[in-house]
Amino acid sequence: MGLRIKVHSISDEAQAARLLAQHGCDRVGVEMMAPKFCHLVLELAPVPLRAALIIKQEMLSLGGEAALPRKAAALAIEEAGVLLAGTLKQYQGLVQKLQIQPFGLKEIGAEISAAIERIKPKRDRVWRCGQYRLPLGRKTLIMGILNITPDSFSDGGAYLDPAAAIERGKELVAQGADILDIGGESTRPGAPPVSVEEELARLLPVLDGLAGEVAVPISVDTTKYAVAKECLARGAAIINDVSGLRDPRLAELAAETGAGLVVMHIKGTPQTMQINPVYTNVVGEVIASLRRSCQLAEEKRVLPEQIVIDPGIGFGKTRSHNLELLQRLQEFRVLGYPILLGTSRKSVIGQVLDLPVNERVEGTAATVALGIQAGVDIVRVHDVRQMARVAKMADAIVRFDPDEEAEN
Ligand code: HH2
Repeated sequence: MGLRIKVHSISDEAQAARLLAQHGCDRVGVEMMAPKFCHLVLELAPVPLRAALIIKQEMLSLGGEAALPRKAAALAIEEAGVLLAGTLKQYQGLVQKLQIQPFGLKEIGAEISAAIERIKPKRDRVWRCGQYRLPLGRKTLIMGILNITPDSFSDGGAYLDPAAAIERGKELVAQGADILDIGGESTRPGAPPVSVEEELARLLPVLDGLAGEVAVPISVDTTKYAVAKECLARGAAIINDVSGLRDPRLAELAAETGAGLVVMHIKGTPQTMQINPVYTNVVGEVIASLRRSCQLAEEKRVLPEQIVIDPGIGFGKTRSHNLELLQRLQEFRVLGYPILLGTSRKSVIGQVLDLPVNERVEGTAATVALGIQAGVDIVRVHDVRQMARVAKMADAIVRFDPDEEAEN
């Protein structure tokens, strides 16, 4: 008799429970074993050295693994990063053990629990955007791009005429856009800044022609308080701020109006961002910066359900930075907010494929599909018809739930 060996890839507890049930384990067994079949690597930093040493000792005693830098063993540093590997069950044990420990370990335990909760896939969340409640988790939302600018990198000048822009907006909705993102100022590298008056002169006729006419929320892609305020008063429901709340009044505005708020990461400004951007750890630094921006938003009383984060592909990042961010997108789930991804036709795709802006639709499709696999909730795209299909197919695979399928 030949021995057959299978490999199972399990990314969350629900999947582990399904595997165990399919394997013929009874209900009690499934409940007991599911947290033991789910593995997780977490990094905590910075941790005071005394606390780090206790965490390591406790995790090892539970059969998990904990790594500290060599310098920590020599007691040569005051704080250390702790890299943990274990099953969910071991983390639960660790959190319990930390509860009775000094040196701030109880709080660290609580933070570990909260992080584990945040990274769980969520199927029934909503994004609060003004009067809209957009369902997240079962379908990736398509944010269609409408640039009313003479100089946007891929569609500059195409929709400067308000009638053409309004028609295009309606077309995008017909093609499957769940949100329309209208912008009156290009953010491409080196783009000249536009005055409030000019930006509003471009946006308002289009907003007036679309608000109430299309059944989807309209997002305004701006970093200016006065522009956002006027657009929200005229029917927009989302502020898409590519500056990551450089002007905190945008958060106050979202809090007052209940608008949705996209908080994107940028290093520098569009004028300076591509001049030799440097990071020591791009993913860690972008996550830390978004965490600060979201904290600021919540301090200004924006509800967590109004906030969406965005790693800002192409905003102060080299080709390598962009590829690493895309490879490790799932790590952004630790922040707990829904994730928006904007890769459409961007230069990283042009660099990899060596193709001009009008030939980047397949490259965009690859980023959309892999983004959805990594846990992205919203994709911001120019090619709505095509990307709605790509997302629908990717959703069918990634969000496939055999239990729901059996009920239908
Ligand atoms: N990218 C652009 C503009 N706004 N907003 C979010 N949240 N995320 C993004 O990645 C993003 C964004 C740049 O693309 P585009 O609007 O096509 O070009 P331009 O800025 O030249 O108008």
